Amino acid sequence: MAPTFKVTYFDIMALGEPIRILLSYGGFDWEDNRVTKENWPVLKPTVPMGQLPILEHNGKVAHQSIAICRYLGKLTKLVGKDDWEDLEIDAAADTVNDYRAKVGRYHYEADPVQKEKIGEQLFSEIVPFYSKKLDEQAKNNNGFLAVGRLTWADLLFVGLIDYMNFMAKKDLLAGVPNLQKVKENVLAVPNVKTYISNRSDNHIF
Ligand SMILES: N[C@@H](CCC(=O)N[C@@H](CS)C(=O)NCC(=O)O)C(=O)O
Repeated sequence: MAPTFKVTYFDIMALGEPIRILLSYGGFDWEDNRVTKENWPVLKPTVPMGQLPILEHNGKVAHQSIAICRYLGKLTKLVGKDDWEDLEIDAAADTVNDYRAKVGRYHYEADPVQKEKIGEQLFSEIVPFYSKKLDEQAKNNNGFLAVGRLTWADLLFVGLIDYMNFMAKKDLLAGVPNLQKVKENVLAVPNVKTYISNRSDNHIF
């Protein structure tokens, strides 16, 4: 029988990894479909917005990694107890994604002069800002990003942090103990632990 879920992404962690972690957390039957650079031009015109990741389920195709994570968060009950808590979880996820995008802006800048300029601001202002804010947030939420307990925003964060560290060429959790605790709390979940210990770390990017 075909797996219930199929996630299609490149053979890297990046935006696909939070989805893989959430599927693992849920103990779902899922296929990890990794597209090669050679096959991508053929597949690209067939996916909703010409980008990956996508998630296939029940004959339907979903796109947008955060929307997919939110959906899997609902299926796995890693959500709020009311709409306000969901708002707080969404806000935490969006903050993580904003941070990821700012680190990405540095990594993907091709012009060396511009890159140096972006890097100066990233490491003198942006990283210290997010480190302080997110560390406080984790402290106020018992080692989680929102609502004082494990939610899909924590799995999103842990799914993205290796990619972010790779792009920054720095350990963004160094000296940020409460945020580090978020990572530890997620990695302590048995299904996540099993997935992470079996995955290949050669494919961060
Ligand atoms: N907002 C989208 C962004 C997706 C995206 O940027 N995907 C990139 C890889 S990380 C992609 O498919 N690049 C190949 C292309 O655009 O041809 C999401 O979060 O899913």
